[in-house]
Amino acid sequence: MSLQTTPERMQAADLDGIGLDDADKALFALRKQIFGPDADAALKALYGHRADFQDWLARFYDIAAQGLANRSAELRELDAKRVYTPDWFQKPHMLGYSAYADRFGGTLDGVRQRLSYLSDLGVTYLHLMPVTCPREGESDGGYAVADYERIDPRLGTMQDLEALASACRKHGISLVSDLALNHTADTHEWAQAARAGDPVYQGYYHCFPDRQVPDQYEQTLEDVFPASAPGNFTHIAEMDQWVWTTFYPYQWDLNYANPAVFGEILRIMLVLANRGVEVLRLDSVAFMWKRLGTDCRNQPQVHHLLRAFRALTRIAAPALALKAEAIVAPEHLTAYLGEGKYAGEECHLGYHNTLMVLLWSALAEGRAERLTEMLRRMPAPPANTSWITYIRCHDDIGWPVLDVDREAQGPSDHVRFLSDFYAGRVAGGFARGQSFQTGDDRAVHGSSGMLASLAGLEAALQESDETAIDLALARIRLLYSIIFAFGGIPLLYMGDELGMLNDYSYETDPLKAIDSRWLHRPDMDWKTAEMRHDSGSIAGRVYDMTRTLIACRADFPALHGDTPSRPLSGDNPHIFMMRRSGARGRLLLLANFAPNPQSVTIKAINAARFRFPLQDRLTGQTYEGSGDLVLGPYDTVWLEEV
Ligand code: OTU
Repeated sequence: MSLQTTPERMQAADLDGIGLDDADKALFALRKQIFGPDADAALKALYGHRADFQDWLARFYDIAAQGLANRSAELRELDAKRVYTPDWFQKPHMLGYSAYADRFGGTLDGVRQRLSYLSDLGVTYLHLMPVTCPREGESDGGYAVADYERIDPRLGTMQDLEALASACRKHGISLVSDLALNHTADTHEWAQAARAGDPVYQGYYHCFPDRQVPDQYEQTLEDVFPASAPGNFTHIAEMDQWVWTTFYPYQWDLNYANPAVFGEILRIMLVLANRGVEVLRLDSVAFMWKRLGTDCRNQPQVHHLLRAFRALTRIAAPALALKAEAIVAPEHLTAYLGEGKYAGEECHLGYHNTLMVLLWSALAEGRAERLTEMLRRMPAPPANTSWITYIRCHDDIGWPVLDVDREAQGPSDHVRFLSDFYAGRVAGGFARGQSFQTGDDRAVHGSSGMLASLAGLEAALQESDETAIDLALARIRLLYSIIFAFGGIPLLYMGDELGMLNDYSYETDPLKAIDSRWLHRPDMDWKTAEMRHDSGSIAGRVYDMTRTLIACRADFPALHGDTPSRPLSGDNPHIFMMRRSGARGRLLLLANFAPNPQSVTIKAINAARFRFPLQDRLTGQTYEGSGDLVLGPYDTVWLEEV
């Protein structure tokens, strides 16, 4: 067990014991002077009431100092680079790719051998789902971690991770590692010690002797996996206690009210950072603090925790960027990038799940009003932060964030419609997908499926319908054109660049069948990937379209993260209109969500403060302004004044 958990056994903040040389001591002192006040304030808000608070604080600084001491020359150079270019992740050439290491490359070494495929595509940011040691058997795709400091032996070793991170850097790619920090596997050594009755480790989790308190919590909690893992507590026979398990029963929520847990995770963050990981994807952060009478999501303490992690990792490893995976309602989302006094001082990056869900909603409706209106109500991200914009990921598309009436019993008609639409249950619909976690009629959770299948390509190919194929490709391009221009790092999901379709094989795998998200977690199709330059093949057409967008984006200064982006209410409800305008340039994006041609009036373009003639950056086509601007079915343009 790595961390002494009682204050009496803790060492004081004695940097001599840690082995910092004089230069590092000076560096540490300087950074502490700058970022220490942020760390202290956040930690005081969390643990300041404890008599042993000062001891814990000293311990946390020790952990940061140890992290600095362990930082290699290569990574210290990276630290310096990032400090000189703090907008590195906001640049328009940034492009993300996310994959399961095993499904993409077999092993970490296999992933390393595929890096040139990624650089060919233009990838600069590679997110691998958890590669640390998962529990045996079911592991929620690796999100039930048994050991954070060991790599899943099927994937390789810590040395392989280090080699991969370093090779990525040589390819201009930042390696992003997942960190499932809300919970551990039930087989993690802390959980095992807890099971064996050790009260210190029971204190790492939320353990209850009976159902009394859990039942009180349950009154205001929702289920994340209502069908496959109902309820939020699991009875553990060995210790005869109920343990908080928000996700699967084998994922035990960590108790961050215990400072020892904070210290452990801080140390683990720095271990990964010192192996060369450049970004940590902080999984399920919204759930990290519990308070009776609430839904136990987005609590103020979650933000204190994230700010404390940010400040302390900044002292030890300033190159490290933090990404919030907070799949929450729009009114809670921007806060993860820091707000008010702390704007920009929390996570560098955050998933824009609202945008993702709204894009699918607009596509199903053939209308853009909801997309425009909901986005217009959201605050802009702080200047030195960015969204992760994405259209698919390894999870479902979670519809409930669209329901603004949180008191309503059950999902709205619109959300039910979306769930049906993407499961292919609406007549005339184009999508092939499946619903996720819908056993209970009061809960519609989300939809699963690969981008191409949800956008109509699977159905069109089955029917060998050329027109339908064209429309499906146009839908993919439409969705991409928005996530590429919206602001933030666009994140592609493995296989979508080739138009890979749903993988139904999970249905017969007993470890996976209960969870439809496996529908869109296929093995990478390397055979098809080899044909990606064949523009006659479907994969080649999707790849080429994707590459064009990537190249146009990379070369377009107005798409730098510091250029404000603003959705506009135009005069055609089917067309999404968005302006980006700043010192680096301007863009007017138009995107037609309807399956038929739609027009935008000259008046609406002028109201957006754009003057003809205009040129589409994507195709080079110019518009003189002699009449309304007409967009074909699902067509999209990136207009500039010429
Ligand atoms: C995250 O997801 C991961 O991305 C999932 O793959 C894991 O199953 C889960 O955490 C547990 O580790 O709630 O805010 O609706 O969107 O579970 C984080 C499914 C989450 C996911 C949801 C999600």
